Amino acid sequence: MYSAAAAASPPRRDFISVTLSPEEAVRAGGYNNSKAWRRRSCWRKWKQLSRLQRSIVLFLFAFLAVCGVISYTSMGEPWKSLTNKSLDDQRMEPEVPGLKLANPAVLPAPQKADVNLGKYPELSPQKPPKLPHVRRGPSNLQIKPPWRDVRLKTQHDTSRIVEEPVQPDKEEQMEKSVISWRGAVIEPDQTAEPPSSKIKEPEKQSVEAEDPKEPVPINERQMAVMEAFRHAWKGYKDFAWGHDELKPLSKSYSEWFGLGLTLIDALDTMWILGLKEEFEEARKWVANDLVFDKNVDVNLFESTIRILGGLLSTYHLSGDSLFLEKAKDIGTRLMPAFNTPSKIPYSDVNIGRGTAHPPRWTSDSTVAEVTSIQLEFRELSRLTGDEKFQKAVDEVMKHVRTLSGKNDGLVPMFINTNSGQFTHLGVYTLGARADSYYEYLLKQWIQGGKKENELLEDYMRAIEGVKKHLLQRSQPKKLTFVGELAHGHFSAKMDHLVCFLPGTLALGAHNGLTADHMKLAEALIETCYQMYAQVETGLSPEIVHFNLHAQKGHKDVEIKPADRHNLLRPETVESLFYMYRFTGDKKYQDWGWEILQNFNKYTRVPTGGYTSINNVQNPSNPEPRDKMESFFLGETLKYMFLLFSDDIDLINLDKYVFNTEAHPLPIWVPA
Ligand code: DMJ
Repeated sequence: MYSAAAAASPPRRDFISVTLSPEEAVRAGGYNNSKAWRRRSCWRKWKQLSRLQRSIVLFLFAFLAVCGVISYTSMGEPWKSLTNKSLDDQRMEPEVPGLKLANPAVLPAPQKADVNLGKYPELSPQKPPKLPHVRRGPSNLQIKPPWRDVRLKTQHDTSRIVEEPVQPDKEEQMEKSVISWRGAVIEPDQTAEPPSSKIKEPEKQSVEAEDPKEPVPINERQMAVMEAFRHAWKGYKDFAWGHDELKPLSKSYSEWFGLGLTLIDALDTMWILGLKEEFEEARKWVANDLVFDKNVDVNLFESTIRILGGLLSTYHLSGDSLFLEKAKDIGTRLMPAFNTPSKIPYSDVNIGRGTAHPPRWTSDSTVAEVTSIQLEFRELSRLTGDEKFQKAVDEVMKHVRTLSGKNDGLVPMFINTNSGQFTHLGVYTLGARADSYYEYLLKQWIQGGKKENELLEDYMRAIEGVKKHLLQRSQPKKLTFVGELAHGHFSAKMDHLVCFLPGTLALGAHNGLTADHMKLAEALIETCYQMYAQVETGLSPEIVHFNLHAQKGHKDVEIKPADRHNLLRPETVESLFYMYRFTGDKKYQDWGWEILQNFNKYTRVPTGGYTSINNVQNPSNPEPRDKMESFFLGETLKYMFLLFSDDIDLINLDKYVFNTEAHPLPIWVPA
């Protein structure tokens, strides 16, 4: 800019002006705008300035330079971020101009984990680490009373059983797992370590952190099972409360051991079905009225699988130590049965006197009976820390393993308590008196964490024996069935009891055994279903005979007059449950549903309860027998409920193993 004032006034010596107009420049020596001329001209001007003027100019330059440096450093950061932001903005630009990003990124870009953050997991930007699966000392199942009432209210009244104040740490614990009244998602706490000899109180749990799952709602078929249970329970409560079995027609009861067998057998079913009120009533009876100090003979096997098994599983599900106390009491009182010359237990024990004996007519015991008490006594040892229970039953298995008289792994039906040898050799069946020997070989192996190889070997050998000697196909439908062998002669007879086998085979296959066991299971469960479907009432008789030769007008299944009763047995629905769990094939649920409807049609007593019937072939008069067996509540309805459930955590088969009376016990080392 040219200054008019400078042009009009003469230069003053104490006046600083560095502004030169072009006219002045030309006048001062000619303007040619060359660099050299400009340099020379500036220098000349500089020399013309006084010292003071030069100092002031220098000072001004220095001052401006300092200000420049300061403002550069303070503006650096905003500049940097501005630069970055614009880069990010560029990245978000759509490649096609005018196209809006469908899902603009609003979350901050993922940050790199700082190496130091690893020391403080809660600061880690990565997925939180899984909590370690802590195993704890005493070996009882995870105790999860139904704390989460509200969540499950739609299904049942789910208030808690064990009235304990909720401690803050308990609450925190519960946050980590879904609690279910019915036993869903109940975690067994597994440890093979035997605890000390005192009965342990249920302890606070250590659980593997799991994503909380929404409870699976109860479906209509399950509701129908609950209704059936309530109806049965009503009869028991009204006419047989505290007694062994209901006689629903005569509105009375029968006694076998005088120990409230039905009530004890049904405890864990009520827990699983979520029948809280019924459970609480029954618990009160156990607490106040169940007394084992009684001069009474009980059958070792039956009281083990129903009473000991029922108390142990109820303890595991509810966490209520009352049931463990009672289990220890009855378990201890049953021990005199093992005081035999051979250590093969007697069939009967007087639980009040502490004496044991074989049946009056023989000194034999049944093979299935002495080899199907192991799951329960082993578990009792684990819980109490007292080895004697497990030792006694392990001894039996070891001994039976060494015996001669087997046929490709198949065992005879009797064993002598004096000699310890099999008797009545040459007869082989998977039905009565031998059935659960095979079942418990597999299940003990599973219970113990699949380590006891000799059990597995015996099981595998036995199934090969079944295939070799007992499998046949019927006519006309070519149903695969398991017959019997008597002194080399095959009989096409099959007990309904054998229908446990498809479920057991499927369980083995699920646990890694050969796939052809599953194929056999599929074939056999079809046969068991046909034992119902081919009968006039749609209910199976106790025993069937299969036709081996096609005859006009004949079905596969023949029934003898002496065998046409139905005792409300569970084996087929038990196997349907396993098959559905492992295959997801809904036809198994549909078959079970048909069976439930037929039980309702032909065995339901209007005033309460269900009854065994004498004639499955006569729909107009099935001839009620006036007895409801305890296993109808302990097993049949429980397996029905589980069969209709789509919740694999409702008694998860990788965590529990069912005893032969459908009482779930924990697998010590879960899969
Ligand atoms: C139950 O007591 C058990 O399932 C046992 O193993 C066989 N008999 C009845 C049910 O049929």
